[in-house]
Amino acid sequence: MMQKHVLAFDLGASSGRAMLGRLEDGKIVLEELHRFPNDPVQAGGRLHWDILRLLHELKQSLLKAKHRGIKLSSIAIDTWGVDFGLLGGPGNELLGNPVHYRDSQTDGVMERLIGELSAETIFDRSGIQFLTFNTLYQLEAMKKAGSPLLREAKHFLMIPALLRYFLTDEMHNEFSLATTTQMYNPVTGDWDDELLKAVGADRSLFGPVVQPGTPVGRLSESVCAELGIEPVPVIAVAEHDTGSAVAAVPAKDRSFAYLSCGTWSLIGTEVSEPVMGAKALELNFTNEGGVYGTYRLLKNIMGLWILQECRREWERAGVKYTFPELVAKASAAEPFACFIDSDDELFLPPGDMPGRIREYCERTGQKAPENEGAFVRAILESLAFKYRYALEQTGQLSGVTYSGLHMVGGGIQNTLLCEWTANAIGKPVWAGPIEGSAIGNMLVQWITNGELSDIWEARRVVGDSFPVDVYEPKDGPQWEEAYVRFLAATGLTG
Ligand code: LFR
Repeated sequence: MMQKHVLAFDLGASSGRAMLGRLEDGKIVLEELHRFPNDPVQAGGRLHWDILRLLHELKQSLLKAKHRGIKLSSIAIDTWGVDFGLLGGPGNELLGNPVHYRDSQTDGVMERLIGELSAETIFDRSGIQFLTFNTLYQLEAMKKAGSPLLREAKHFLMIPALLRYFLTDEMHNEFSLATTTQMYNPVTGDWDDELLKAVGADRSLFGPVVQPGTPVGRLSESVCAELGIEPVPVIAVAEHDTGSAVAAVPAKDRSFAYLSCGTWSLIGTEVSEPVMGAKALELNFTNEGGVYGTYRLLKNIMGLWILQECRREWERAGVKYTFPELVAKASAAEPFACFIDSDDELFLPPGDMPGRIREYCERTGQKAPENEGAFVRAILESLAFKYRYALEQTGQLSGVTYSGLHMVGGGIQNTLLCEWTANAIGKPVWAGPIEGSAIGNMLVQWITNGELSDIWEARRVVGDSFPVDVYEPKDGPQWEEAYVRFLAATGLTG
């Protein structure tokens, strides 16, 4: 008999994937069933999600499973935070293509709203870090632009909830993603009326919020008829990709530090209560919803995005490098030649990253890199130092001294970054698994289906199933000395 599988749709910035997973002899067996592009589309002056193409790819994945005779016990979707679609009209149609968070509509909006409401009010009511693209500011931007969509809308759904709606006809927003909007109040456990009012969003749009691990319907009759398949249960997991990645950290200790490393770097720890208060606000930490009653106390670091964009720029100029080629060039370049603060707002939008790094170096009185290896070295060393900076702040907020750092996600394939992170933090890095988000997505499906008992058993199974590479710190004195120079060059305080 064919074994039962779960299917995890993980929609990331570099691609979307449909991953099949099954449990066999206490281990997870993973297989990539389908991979597809997830490129944003610039149209009418806005950067959009290509949402219907993604729905098509989700259906293609279901067809592939059918053609292979695979029996699915459930499916679930995760993607990045903050983005959403609006539905309205007589048939609850999608109103416009969802806008991508890297679009410029939110430029200057956060500062203005903070001016009106105060940072303290927004943070006290949400516990969420200030990122210019949070949903709160996207809605405010639409309001200020006089968008008719907000007036017409009857329902607001985060992207996985929107895709689920297309597949099941049911509407439920999920907790981990709801928190990323900066409009969900973790103290009251509900959408925050004052924040919604401030951006002119009617409360009735949002509906109740379900926890990760909630069954949220089955594939609709029309989808099943279209694809010629049986109805499969659909589960709301931690639909925020970072929430799923943290669920998959193979930690044994209940207090652990993690770095989910991909286009973004998310560094922090898991806590049972949100850490609010002045210090968290000052350090601009966030309390995003996690699995099974937890919160993710973490900080966003701009991450490998800067490297990805450099690579794209060099490709536009006619030279196509692979990441391993770039890493080899970095390894041969001069160490600690210049530093950037990867979270400078210069680096957020897509574009000419080498040019922006040059601009950053000029602004901070440093000699700019002159070749690809030097650029990549500056990016990776600076990232490793920013990780140290944020890890120390995590410890200040949680009161815990961590014995090392778990790294998960596609970024750990960059072994130089793992090595340098261990050197920068002066502690071991435990790297694995690579497929953090897809695995975390599956774990919650298995717990919901009763195949795993709880998150700690699930994390043990992850540890038993995938290699975890250990990087011990080296060259301590050089990295210590360079860290001081990093802080001075970037203007960060130690
Ligand atoms: C990572 C991530 C981060 C979120 C950013 C934008 O993929 O989900 O957690 O802050 O994307 O939504």
